Amino acid sequence: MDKIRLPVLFLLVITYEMTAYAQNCGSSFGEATGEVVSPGFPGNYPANLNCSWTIEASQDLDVVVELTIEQFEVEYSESCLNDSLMVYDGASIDSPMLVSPSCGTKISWPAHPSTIRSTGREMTIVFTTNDAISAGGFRGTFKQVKPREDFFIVVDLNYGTIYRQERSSVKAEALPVFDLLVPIAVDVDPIERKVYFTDGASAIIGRIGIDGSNQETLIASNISVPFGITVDYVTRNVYWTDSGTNTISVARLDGTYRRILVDENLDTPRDIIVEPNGGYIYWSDIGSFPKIERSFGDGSYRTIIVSLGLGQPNGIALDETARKLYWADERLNRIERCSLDGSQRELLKAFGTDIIPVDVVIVEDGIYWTDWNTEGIDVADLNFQEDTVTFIVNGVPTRLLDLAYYSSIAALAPTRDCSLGRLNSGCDELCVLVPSGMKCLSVSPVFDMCPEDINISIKEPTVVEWRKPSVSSPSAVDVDVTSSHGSSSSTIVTPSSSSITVTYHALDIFGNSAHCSFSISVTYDNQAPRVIKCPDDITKELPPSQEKVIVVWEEPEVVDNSGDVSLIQQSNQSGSKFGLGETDVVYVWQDEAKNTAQCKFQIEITQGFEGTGKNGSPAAVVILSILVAGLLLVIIIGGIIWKRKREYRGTICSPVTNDDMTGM
Ligand SMILES: [Ca+2]
Ligand SMILES: [Ca+2]
Ligand SMILES: [Ca+2]
Repeated sequence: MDKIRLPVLFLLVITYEMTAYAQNCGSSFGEATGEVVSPGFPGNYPANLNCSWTIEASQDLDVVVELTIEQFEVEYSESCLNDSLMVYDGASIDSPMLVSPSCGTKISWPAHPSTIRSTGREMTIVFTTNDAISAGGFRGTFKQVKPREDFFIVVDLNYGTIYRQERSSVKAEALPVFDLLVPIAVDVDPIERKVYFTDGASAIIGRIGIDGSNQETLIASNISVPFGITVDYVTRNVYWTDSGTNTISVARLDGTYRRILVDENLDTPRDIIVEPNGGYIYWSDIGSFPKIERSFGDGSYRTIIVSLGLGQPNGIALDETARKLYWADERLNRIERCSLDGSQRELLKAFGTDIIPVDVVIVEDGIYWTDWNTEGIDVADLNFQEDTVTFIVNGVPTRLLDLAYYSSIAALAPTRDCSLGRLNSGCDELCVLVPSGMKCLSVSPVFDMCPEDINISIKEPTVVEWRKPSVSSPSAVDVDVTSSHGSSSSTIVTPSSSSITVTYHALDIFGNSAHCSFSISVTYDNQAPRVIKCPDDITKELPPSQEKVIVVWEEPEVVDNSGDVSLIQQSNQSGSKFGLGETDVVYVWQDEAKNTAQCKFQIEITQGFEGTGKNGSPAAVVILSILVAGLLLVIIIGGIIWKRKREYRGTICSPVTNDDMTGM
């Protein structure tokens, strides 16, 4: 080689390398889809790179850029200071970062799948390398997609904050929840886009829009430690566990129609999830005998599905597509899964002390959990074939507790039993799902009897009474009954009273209520009933040898202005027997106002004397015989007296002799 040719070759090499870098190291893309790779890919990337690619989505469509990192291998260094991939949410590096600077074998966030989405039309990717140590680089694909919301709701126990953590970027925002003390459990309703949360210190359940609007308190009484919560977005119900009262409850999403579903054999019920398409709810219990249970959506057919080899199953999650239940065991540092009936149990990962899994959710083919060792959110693929990646929310390690996920893609209101589209399937109160379909669930107290309206006619102040209504509770909780008339079940009305409404109000300890009301209408009536037909007096002879005779009369008739009159007294019945003499027959009627009317007539029974001869009655013959005998007796006695008087006079006229005296 001569002295001239050497520099030429050197220049050629330099030129070739510069051309290669110019082709691969940075550019602008306007295409709908494409690929971004590190220079030299799949070979090692060169030293001292500072490449920048800007991807711009179509201006005419409402689309954003979605980048998926398919392969990634970049020299690892602390804080990725040596070699690094950075993704920005805009056309330059002045825009906010979508992921933290990444190196090693995983980009910082998200890890599974490694999809990064811009919020606007543009995304900028920057790849820098230092002067030593190279690696295989990266390959990413991009496409234009409809913008979508895709985030986690995560509880920060240390700082009493609920974060909205984007899944496809590092963006995190604290939800502006007012008066939040100790947030514990969270879930999201994708239909109305609201976050449901519990506060362990103030013992309440509340909700707030995912945009931070319209905070409401839903449940604030008779609740102790609301440890877990889940929204059934189909039925529009919310379920929660209470590890203070050891109960599982349900209510409509606005907190109404609340009732307890399970209140036996619970120690420390913690996480709860609902499987709308199966009609089941699942919950974990982290008490002395840890277990995972399930029941129908109405709390019936409760079964323990996992109970052996559990430490503290703090979080449970459902993969509805694969029909698997996952749980995070905080004490045994494990993540396990099984079929929905508890069979086919698999230990997916035993972490040792590196990771303390707390709550868990499944998103597509990724499993995400909060970790009390790394104090971030960890992610892995569902089979734990790749390394776990940890992401620190908001850049500050902290104790993250409950974790929930929301995607606008899944936020389509379903049309099925109990759904909004089916108008609660005709249920008045709760509509819940069970494996066979839907079921209406009664909650509010029920008045077993409510008095009918009372219409009363009076002419003076009058006491009106009614039967006190009785009440029962379908969920067997205490019910307090109050009335517009206190404890009294009567009232005084006057002729000038207007209509009175009597109301009873039943309220159970959960605020479920029922009403019973009836009216008392008063009519003034001082018009007495009018007798329009009253029988004339009746005279009748007593037939010979009888002591009584049957007397029949036509029933009297009466009318009243009220149209309603009742017979309150009747001395005798037509068709009954009467003896010799006079009897007054009296009828008395009364209208509702107690005005009265009377009908009175006389019945006279006389003795009959007809026929003393052959046809005469035996009594007449006897009487006649007695009279004749009496007359004869008078004549005889009279004769005797006359004869005696004559004999007496003769005796007085004859003188008395001595013989007569001596003989004495
Ligand atoms: Ca390097
Ligand atoms: Ca949970
Ligand atoms: Ca009247």
